[in-house]
Amino acid sequence: MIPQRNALASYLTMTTYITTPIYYVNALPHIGHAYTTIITDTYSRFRRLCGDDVRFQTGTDEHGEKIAQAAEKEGCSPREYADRISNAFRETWPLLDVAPDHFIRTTNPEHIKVVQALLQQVYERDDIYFAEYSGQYCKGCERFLTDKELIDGKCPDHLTVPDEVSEQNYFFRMSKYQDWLINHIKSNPDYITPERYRNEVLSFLSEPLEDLCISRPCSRLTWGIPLPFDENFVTYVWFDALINYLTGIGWPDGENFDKYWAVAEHVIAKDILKPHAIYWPTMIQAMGLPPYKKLHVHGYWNVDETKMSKSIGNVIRPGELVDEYGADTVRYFLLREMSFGRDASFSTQAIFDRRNADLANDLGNLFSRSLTMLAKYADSIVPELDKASVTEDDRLLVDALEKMVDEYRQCMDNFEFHRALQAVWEIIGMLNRFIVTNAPWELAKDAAQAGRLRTVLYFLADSLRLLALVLRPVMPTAAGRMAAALGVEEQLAKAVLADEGCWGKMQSGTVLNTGEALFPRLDKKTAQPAAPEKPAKAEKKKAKEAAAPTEEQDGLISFDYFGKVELRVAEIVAAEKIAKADKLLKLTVKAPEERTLVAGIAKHYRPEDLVGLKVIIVANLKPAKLMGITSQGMVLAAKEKDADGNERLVLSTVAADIAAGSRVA
Ligand code: ME8
Repeated sequence: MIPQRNALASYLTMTTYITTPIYYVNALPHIGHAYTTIITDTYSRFRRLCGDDVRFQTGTDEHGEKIAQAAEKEGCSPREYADRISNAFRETWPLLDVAPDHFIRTTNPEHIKVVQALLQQVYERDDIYFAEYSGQYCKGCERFLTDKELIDGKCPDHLTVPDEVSEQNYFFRMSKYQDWLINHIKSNPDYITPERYRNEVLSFLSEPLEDLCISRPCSRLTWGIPLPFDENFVTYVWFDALINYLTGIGWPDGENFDKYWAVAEHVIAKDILKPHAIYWPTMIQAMGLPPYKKLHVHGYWNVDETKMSKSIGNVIRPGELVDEYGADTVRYFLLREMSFGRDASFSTQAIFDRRNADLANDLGNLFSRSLTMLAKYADSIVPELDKASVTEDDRLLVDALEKMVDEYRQCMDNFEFHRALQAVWEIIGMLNRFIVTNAPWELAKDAAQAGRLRTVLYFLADSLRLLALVLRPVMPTAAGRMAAALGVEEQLAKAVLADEGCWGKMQSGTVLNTGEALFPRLDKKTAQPAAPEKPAKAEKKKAKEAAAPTEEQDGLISFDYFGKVELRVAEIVAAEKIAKADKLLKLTVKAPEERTLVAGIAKHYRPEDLVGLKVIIVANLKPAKLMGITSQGMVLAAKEKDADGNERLVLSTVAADIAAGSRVA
């Protein structure tokens, strides 16, 4: 019999407090904000699946010059403006199936009280002092930049020349905590991850740290929290904003504060590394609190290899993507496409391809084929496994399933979401092949194979249960629909990965429901890719040149460029000659959907020899008409000429049997 194990028995449950940045209310949410918030939501759902007590917080950052200026431009008060944009963020998250436990706003009276109390505390400890300062002030960053940070005299993020500002202000003695911080980062290798950002911070800290200006005179800015010890100044927006992570759990003595502070993990992108990795830990230290546990730093989303920006007009709005593809596809795409820590590029082609290839073909087909066969051959009741008919290959599949759960767990824990999903999709591929190899439709024809048929069907039902379980943090709605169709909605809703994340937990006798297609295939003609705002042409070109690797250089193409060509395995199901075209054959192929191709191979192949052959096609070639027939792709073949100049052509095939439609990469 198949050895069963509790693969995750040693896995500890914990308490988790995880936060996103609080977003500025000077712009509407875009896919960058959506990415950070979706991964934080996915992680919090994953930790809940592991049995943790989880608190997930997001919110909006509403004070400061940027907001005051944006409100003035709109002709309304900063408060009205902040209310409007903060609401837009709050309303976006449910569209993406993001469910925070707390949404914080820095204009909340409780937050203002906490900021003032902490400022007073740090001031009384003599870690805040008053001084005159002259420096290079970047309005975009809302902070003074050091000479070292400037590139050609400009802020590297905003590409503007900072203003020379000289004024009296309050300063936080950040420099006093420099040695402590270096030591803390060095002795806690996981404090800042991935490692490249930890190294970046340590490199920055290898130079003397300056004190931090934490006030703005009211003569220049009034939209901020007044300093408790000097009413002529308001608090610098970063000193105010970072404290949200404490306010949201009830500092100083709320029950949640005791429970969650010691396990705080922050998720940010690389743009705000310095405030989170340097200002914040030193501020916490000056406040006499233990440091946060971890900082997870991800890269930036570009769009079509170009920096995303309002002025270029290529900003992608999550709401539009959800309208087009649905929340599950958007979540899956963002998690699968970006390798955490590195930059990634969004394109409508890429999300379209992932939807059709990974979700409609791989997962969707597996799910619908399995349910259809369970309905046809077992009356939609999970059959009893026939022990005598379990094969060595079945045992290997069980091993692979349990290994996948281990890998998934480890990768999710390490914020390697793309790798976790890769592991799951390898299993999906394996299960699709399991169906082809075992051909339940053939087993059903032979009464002597009734036991084997039950075993194969049980394997499919149980594997789908496992997939619904591990996909729940990533695609809550689709996974819920899978669980409902499998009749295990209640079983999975309360499930903990350590108990349910292994093979064989599907009860025989479970009644299955029929469900609609999980991910209907999108048709290129009807799919309306979320249209980015119209780019200003020249600016787009400039930004593209700056951000994108050139597609072709010295005859070499980039990996991304190659990735645009969709190669697939196609099974030839019919082939015929075309009248008056002695070089052409009309092929009908499955890849996995049926399509027609016109191929110039008639001189080399007879139609009857081609049926059943699996070839490789370019699946995303623009359709072309040949002899009145529309060819939807191209078959790949190798060509050579013999010594007499005669051409020989050999179709490219695959080395072993593999499902029609499989992607070639
Ligand atoms: O910085 N790719 O707010 P913000 C990936 N209020 N992520 C992106 C992105 C992109 N192209 N653009 C933005 C602030 N983000 C402060 C934070 S926290 C105490 C205060 C995401 O509205 C990413 O998470 O500019 C980034 O760190 C954050 O939005 C910046 O949001």
